[in-house]
Amino acid sequence: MNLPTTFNGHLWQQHRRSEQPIEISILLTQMGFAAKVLAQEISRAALVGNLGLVGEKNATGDAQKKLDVFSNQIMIDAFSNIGLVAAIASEELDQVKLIECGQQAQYILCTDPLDGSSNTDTGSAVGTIFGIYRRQTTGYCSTEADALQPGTELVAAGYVLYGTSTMLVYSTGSRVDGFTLDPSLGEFLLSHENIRCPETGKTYSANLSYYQEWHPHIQNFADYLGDRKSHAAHTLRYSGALVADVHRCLLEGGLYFYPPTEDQPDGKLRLLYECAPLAFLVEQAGGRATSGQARIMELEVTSIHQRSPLVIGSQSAVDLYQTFLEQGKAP
Ligand code: FBP
Repeated sequence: MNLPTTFNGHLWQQHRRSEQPIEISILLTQMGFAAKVLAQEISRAALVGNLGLVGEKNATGDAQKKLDVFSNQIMIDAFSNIGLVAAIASEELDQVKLIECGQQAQYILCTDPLDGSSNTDTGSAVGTIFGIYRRQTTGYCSTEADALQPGTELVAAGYVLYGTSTMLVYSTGSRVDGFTLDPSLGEFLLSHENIRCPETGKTYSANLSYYQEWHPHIQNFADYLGDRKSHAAHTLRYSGALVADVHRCLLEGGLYFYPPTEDQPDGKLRLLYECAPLAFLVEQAGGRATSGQARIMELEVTSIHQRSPLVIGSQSAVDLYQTFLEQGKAP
């Protein structure tokens, strides 16, 4: 019987094939475990009173959902006892949380434990985003400085999509692979090997309700994509969950963009635990990710909840956005 490749089996293969330290495989194995716990709890949240708000706001002013707080605690619990994680930076934590001191704890986990929080109470797609860095400081305990690293320093990144199926997609810098959770086995099985982001796509994801607040050149771009008569016509697909929209771009091509507005001159999305990990993945798969001004991966990180505009997806679509931003019209 030709058995499918499990996530853990794939991590072991990657470790044997490349110089990838075994610690990275162990950290990603633990992420797989946390994802299984979250998949189960998210799917039964309505049955155990885990929907709705907690009545608090997080560091970036978002009203916290019960599942935001729950998911954050699962991340902390999953990575607190393996002796490898020095600190965690999370959308739901005001500051970097020190986890473990000492020479062995050499990794920093940056995470959006529950992406697409506005979807939780309506059963729509949500996700988890993660990025892993190596400590840079040498003191006994880690400091916030260890989390303030550009995307180019990522050693691994990925996301989990809790949608029609639960998928885990990751990269350690050489390729992107996707695994689908088989609930009957409780195993993530290799379903999307060596994902390549198509050069072009037919869909775009953006919150058009901000159209009036966008730069006129970006308005022209959105008009161009929406012009049914033009060869560049794209269909709008905006799920309310960044992970779900970027996942579609990775598999089918297309573009997700969240431009700056007057009220949000740096956009909404957080650079460290939303934009950079997804940029790492999409670039590995042959796509592109920019803020409009610079490559997301090269952006300097000065605070853990720093925001950045995001334009991510198929190379040609991101290039077209860039051209419109600079020239206000198609090439
Ligand atoms: P959360 O991580 O708090 O959910 O924020 C990110 C996000 O929900 C993305 O998943 C989504 O694409 C975007 O914000 C939606 O923002 P808006 O409601 O302004 O369109």
